[in-house]
Amino acid sequence: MLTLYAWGTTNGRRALIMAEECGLPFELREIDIKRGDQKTPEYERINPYRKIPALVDSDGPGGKPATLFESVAICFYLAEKTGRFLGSPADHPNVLKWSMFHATNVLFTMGSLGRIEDPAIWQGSNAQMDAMNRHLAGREWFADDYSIADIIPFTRVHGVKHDKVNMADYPNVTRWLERVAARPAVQKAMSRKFG
Ligand SMILES: N[C@@H](CCC(=O)N[C@@H](CS)C(=O)NCC(=O)O)C(=O)O
Repeated sequence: MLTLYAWGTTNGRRALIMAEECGLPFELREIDIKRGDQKTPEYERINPYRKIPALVDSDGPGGKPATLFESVAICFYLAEKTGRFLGSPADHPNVLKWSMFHATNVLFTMGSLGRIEDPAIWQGSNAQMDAMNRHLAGREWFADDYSIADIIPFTRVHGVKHDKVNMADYPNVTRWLERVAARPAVQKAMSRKFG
């Protein structure tokens, strides 16, 4: 049994999209971060960093329970568990490099827009958007097929609103966002009401 601990934030919905995409049964436990549910001793045993999301798999590797935190780690774990969204062997390097590009660049930089008043943040966001836009020209997904390399950045890029980052400059990224948003699992996860 999979138990996902989440709230309706970009990081929480990333893990929720992945859980929905995998199609395995899971229980969603709402952790209201405004109320401080992430700071209880019970939750701290799952994630010492006291943040959502987290995942507990009672049937992890070797039939033993596995506990995960960090939304990107949850994406990799569920992809490996189900053997889905990691690309064919030939495409797997593309899934890896774009997943890491997003995890180590995009999530921090675009997540800092409007929160860190440093031109390096919007300049970095534009440089990353530009790289994504050029790569996505004539392509549907970051790798050959839809994969975690699309799931990992989606909620973060979808939420970008900043006067120095003009989405009209990145039409291939905008069309990619629309393609991801049209997937039934993504619609289900994004429309979920928390609280
Ligand atoms: N890198 C982490 C970030 C987790 C994170 O920042 N979660 C936020 C919500 S999006 C949280 O739990 N905030 C509550 C708090 O800081 O007390 C991930 O991707 O899972």
